[in-house]
Amino acid sequence: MKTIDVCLSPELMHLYPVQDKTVVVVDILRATSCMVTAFAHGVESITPIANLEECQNLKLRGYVISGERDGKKVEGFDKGNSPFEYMGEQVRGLKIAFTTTNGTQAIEKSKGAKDVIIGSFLNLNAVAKYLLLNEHNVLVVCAGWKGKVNLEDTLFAGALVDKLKDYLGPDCDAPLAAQHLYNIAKDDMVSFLNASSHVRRLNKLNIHDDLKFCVTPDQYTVLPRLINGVLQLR
Ligand code: 3SL
Repeated sequence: MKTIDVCLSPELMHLYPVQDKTVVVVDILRATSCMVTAFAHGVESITPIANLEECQNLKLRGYVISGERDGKKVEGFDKGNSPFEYMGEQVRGLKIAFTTTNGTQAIEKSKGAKDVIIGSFLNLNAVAKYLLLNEHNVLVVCAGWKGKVNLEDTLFAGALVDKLKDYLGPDCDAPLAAQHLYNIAKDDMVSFLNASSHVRRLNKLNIHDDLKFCVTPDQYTVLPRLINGVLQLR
């Protein structure tokens, strides 16, 4: 039986060899939810970048530059980090360079993996289907917040473990813990997450609609994959 493991923070990545694994990077609030939304609305590619200046420089090469620091759109950037900014005809065909506080850092740290895909509740089924058909063991990398564990990414990991429980066995206790948490929260994830650190952070920034959208399963069927450092649909 193939295995599934969960790395609850990118700071723990040194404990998880990834070279023979499919890594699912998740940052529910909000980086990977934005990426999935953007692809569902027709963007051509997203280049995830850990460093802010490096992302800024890509503007000169024709990229739309997007992202946030501490939840706020970066000054001078074209777009911030709300999924609602990545909808509609105006995003079709764009090449986006994207940098965020945690999500793009987690992608950077996953680059040695056999395969890297982008997960969110919005494309949960597409992720699960891909993992079933793929021959590699799986590691879910939760982006967390500045090295600390967060609830929303853990819930996504739990949802995936739960969905795949008949086909992929847990590799340690983190997948089991995530699955238990998801089963407690699944009927009302919005309320469950209300007290969470990042929801409180977003509330201070007056960002309320994003949470509800980002925990809605299966809005899209797209599956972004990292190919030569660039996220694409292939
Ligand atoms: O850290 C990240 O990658 C972001 O998704 C954080 S925020 O939701 O924009 O604050």
